[in-house]
Amino acid sequence: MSLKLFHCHEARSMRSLWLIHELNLELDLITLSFGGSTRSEQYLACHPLGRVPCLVDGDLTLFESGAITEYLCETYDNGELWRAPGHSERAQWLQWLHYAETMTVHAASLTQQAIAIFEPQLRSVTVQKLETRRLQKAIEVIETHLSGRDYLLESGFSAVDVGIGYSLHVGRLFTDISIYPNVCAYYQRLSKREAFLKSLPEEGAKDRIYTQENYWYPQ
Ligand SMILES: N[C@@H](CCC(=O)N[C@@H](CS)C(=O)NCC(=O)O)C(=O)O
Repeated sequence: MSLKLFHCHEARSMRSLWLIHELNLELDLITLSFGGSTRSEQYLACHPLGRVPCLVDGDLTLFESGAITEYLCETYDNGELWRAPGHSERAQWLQWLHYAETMTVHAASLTQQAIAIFEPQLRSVTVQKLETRRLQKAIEVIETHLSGRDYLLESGFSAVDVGIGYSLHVGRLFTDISIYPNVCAYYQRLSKREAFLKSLPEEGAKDRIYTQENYWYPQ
C-alpha cells in the first residue's frame, strides 16, 4: 500500500514530499487548499489543527514535518539520508532536523504578516522588522556552518538538507540570501535536485501561498 501525504503547495509539507521523492517511494498525494479544505471535518480527523503535512502509512497517521522525516528515514531509508542512533553524526543530524523549524517559524510569522493578514492596517511593522532580523540571524548560522562544506553534515547530503533546504526556499522570499555566498551556493545546489523540482507546484497551479517574487521588508 502506498503512502498518503496531505500537502499544500509551498507549505512545510513540501519537506515530506521532497523527502518521499528522494526516497523514491510510491505516493498518493492529496493537495489541499491552504486554509480551505485543510479545515474540513474529514481532514481535521487526520490533523486536529488542520495543518500540513500529515502522512498516512497503513494504520499510522502522523503529523509534524520533523517527526515525518524521522519516521520515513527510520522506516524506508537504506542508510543514505538518515543518521541512525549510534552513528557518529547522529547528534548533528538531530540538531539540524530541529533547527529547520527554528528557521521556518520566522518565515511563517512573516507569511502571516505579509499574506494571511489581509488588511494592511492590521499588520505590524515591529513584528515584520523583528522577524526579518531573526530570520537573517538564523540564516547567518547556516552561512558560517557551511564554510568549507557542501552540505550540513561532513559525510554529505542527508534528510536534514531537505528540512533546511525548505526553510531557505521560503526564507529567501522574506530576505535577500544573495548576500550569504555559502547559503546561496547551497540553496542553488539543493534546488537543482530532481526530488526538489518534483516537490514544487506545477506550472499555473492554483492555491499557491506565495504569488510574488519576494516579500522583502525594507530594513
Ligand atoms: N511544526 C509543524 C508546523 C505545521 C504548520 O504550521 N504548517 C502550516 C503550513 S507551513 C499550516 O498548515 N498552516 C495552516 C494554519 O496554520 O492554519 C510542522 O513542521 O509540521
